[in-house]
Amino acid sequence: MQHIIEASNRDRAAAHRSDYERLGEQLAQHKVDIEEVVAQAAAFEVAVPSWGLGTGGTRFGRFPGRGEPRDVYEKVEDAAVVHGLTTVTPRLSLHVPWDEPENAPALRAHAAELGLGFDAVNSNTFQDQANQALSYKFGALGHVDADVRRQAVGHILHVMEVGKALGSDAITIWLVDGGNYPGQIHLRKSFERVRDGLAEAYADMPEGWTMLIEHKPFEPAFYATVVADWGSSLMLAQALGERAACLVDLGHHLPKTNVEQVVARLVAAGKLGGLHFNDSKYGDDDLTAGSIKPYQLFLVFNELVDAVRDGALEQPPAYMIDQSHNLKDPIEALLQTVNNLQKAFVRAVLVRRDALTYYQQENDVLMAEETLKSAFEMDVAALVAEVRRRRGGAIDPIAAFRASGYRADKTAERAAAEYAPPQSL
Ligand code: AFD
Ligand code: MN
Ligand code: MN
Repeated sequence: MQHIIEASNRDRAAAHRSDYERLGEQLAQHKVDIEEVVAQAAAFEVAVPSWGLGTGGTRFGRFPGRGEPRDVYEKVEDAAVVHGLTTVTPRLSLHVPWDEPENAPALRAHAAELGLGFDAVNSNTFQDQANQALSYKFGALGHVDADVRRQAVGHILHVMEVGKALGSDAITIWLVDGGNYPGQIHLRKSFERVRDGLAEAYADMPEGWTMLIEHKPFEPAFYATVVADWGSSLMLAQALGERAACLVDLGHHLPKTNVEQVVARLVAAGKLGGLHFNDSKYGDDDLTAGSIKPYQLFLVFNELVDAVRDGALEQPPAYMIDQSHNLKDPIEALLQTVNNLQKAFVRAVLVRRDALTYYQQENDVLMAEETLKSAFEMDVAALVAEVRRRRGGAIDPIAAFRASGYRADKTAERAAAEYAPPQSL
């Protein structure tokens, strides 16, 4: 892939240089040094989910793409391509059991050879697995039966073991406990059971780990979900202790929720631990981040950049993409997503914070709004391309990927009837 990137960059070098210089001049007029912005932008990294590398689907069907990865080793291979082109996705977030490796240390070594590490691991108590003793049909950590709860805690501990062997240092827990009809679950007691179950798992969490709690208002529970909102998530994180925090998935909110304000609240509570990026129009649509509501994405980054500047956030939260690529080529969708995220981040970096503070102080509503809006409207494409180029990535990752013929090669290779993971694994 490296020589393809170089060739692709060579073709674009002159046009890119002039775009970058023009942007540099434009920023200089506002007394902003483009080099400083490039340095800050280079700090932005985001994890890729193991389930985002294959074609996703809806409950009505799935239309598999060509040359999809057949197992977690091939997912690692594809993730390395995304990282090679973008240079900012060095970690994979693994789902257990969907992508559980038979030999975690071997997978870790394989990934390391390709320059990848592992981000937060994800547990799954929302489906029954083959050979599972008890069903999660009526809940897991919040189930009325203590044996089911014990089994769910056991699963979470197992996921942590897998994560430890992979070199992860966090677990993300999304629970579907809830009910479809009034009366089905005891609203208060089911919450207490979930809290107590999480506390058991938390007590055995490996040293230096963080437990990230992900809320979602509905689906699959359609009447009441136990961990439905940021308030419930925060109560849990606070009850568990220092090493527990909340994770905000951009798609897990009721329509019209002010998501950037949710982010700001959790920062204020000292409990914002992570973000899942995606976009949505109606529900938890898992579309490409920045495709539907780019201004919201920018406003979320604006809160994050502001909080890091202020020291309200000691370090940026764990950033991860959580999307379902049903129609696009998953690698291309990820390349597009990373670019959208970087652009939103850079625009947030460009917000003139002193001016914003001044206008807020003066109650100059219009100019405060314009201060944000003008940063959002900046064309920063050349700047993020320059960040990639300097790190050895592609000026135009999607063009380079298409030129590489990677998908066609893999389509042939992965269609081979016989497949066995490499012997060394
Ligand atoms: C589902 C959920 C959630 C979670 C993911 C992995 O909607 O976003 O992060 O599963 O468990 O997609
Ligand atoms: Mn998510
Ligand atoms: Mn989701």
